[in-house]
Amino acid sequence: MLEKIKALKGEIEAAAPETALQLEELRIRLISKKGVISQLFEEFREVDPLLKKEVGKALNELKNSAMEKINRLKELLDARQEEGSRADLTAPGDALTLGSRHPLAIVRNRITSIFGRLGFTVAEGPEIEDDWHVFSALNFPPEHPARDMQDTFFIEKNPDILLRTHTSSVQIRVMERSQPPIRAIFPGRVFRNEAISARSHCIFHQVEGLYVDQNVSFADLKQTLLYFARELFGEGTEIRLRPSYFPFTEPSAEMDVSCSICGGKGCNLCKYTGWLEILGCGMVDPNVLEACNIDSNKYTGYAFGMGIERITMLLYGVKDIRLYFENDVRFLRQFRSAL
Ligand code: 2NM
Repeated sequence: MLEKIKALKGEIEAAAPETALQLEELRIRLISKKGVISQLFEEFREVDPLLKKEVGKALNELKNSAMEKINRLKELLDARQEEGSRADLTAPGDALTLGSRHPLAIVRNRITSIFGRLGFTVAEGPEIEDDWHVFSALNFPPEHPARDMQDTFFIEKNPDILLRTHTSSVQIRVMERSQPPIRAIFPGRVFRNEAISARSHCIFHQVEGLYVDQNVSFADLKQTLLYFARELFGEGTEIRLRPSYFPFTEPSAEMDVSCSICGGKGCNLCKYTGWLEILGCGMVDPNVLEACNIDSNKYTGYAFGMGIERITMLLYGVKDIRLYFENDVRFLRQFRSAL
């Protein structure tokens, strides 16, 4: 018995577990209920009574030294683990990876900020609209092709509820609830029932503008749009207006800017014309003012509208409109350094 105790004592002194798992195995082998020391206590009952005093003392010492050793080893391993997990507070932090603004949002923000400097406020309105705000109040005749299912998304076959095809519906809402002076721009998402291609999409974004007051003239419109074009495309930019037609304006025009790539000399982007079409505009038709209870004998107004996708294509050289809607990070990441 004493031999066994001596051997175990040597084993305990030599034990050097490296991991918490090895230490736990050692603890179970030595001092658990079924461990070797408990076994020795069992055997102790059979020991010759004359030897009991000596053996009992040795056995108790063995048990105490085993417990002490295991406690000491546990403290050592815990300390070592804490050492390893302590962070180096002097190390430089991980940089936060920044996202990027969507190119359409960048250009929309630039446009609203340019007009903001001219005193235009921003107004928004519903995407689901009724016939009055999208067509009738805007002087569209009853049989106008834009009212066709071919061009407009109607909701649940109800011919009166539809997705707006332009943000002019918001201008009607603003004119209905306020009297001039009104000076605001109207950014938003619009919907047209068109086949999706590199050039067109059934969802796109517009910014329209409206200024109604006494004595608003076509000259005011031209000067405002010239300022806008030069702020957006650069100081050397020229504009030209070509006569056009819209139901809601009279007279109406389309505006071109001198090509930002070739400066007007002619290139692939401007199809060798030197000019790029960017918006439609005109003097608000008196019928539209009257539909909103604005006295067309007292007030005049101008309005304009542009597609953000197209302007973004011109500013950044985007070749396919579908890229705006795919959310491919390889495309979006390229705008990280922009606003
Ligand atoms: C355009 C072109 C020309 C326009 C007109 C109006 C309103 F409500 F005042 F009649 N809103 N938007 C307008 C005029 C829009 O987009 C190409």
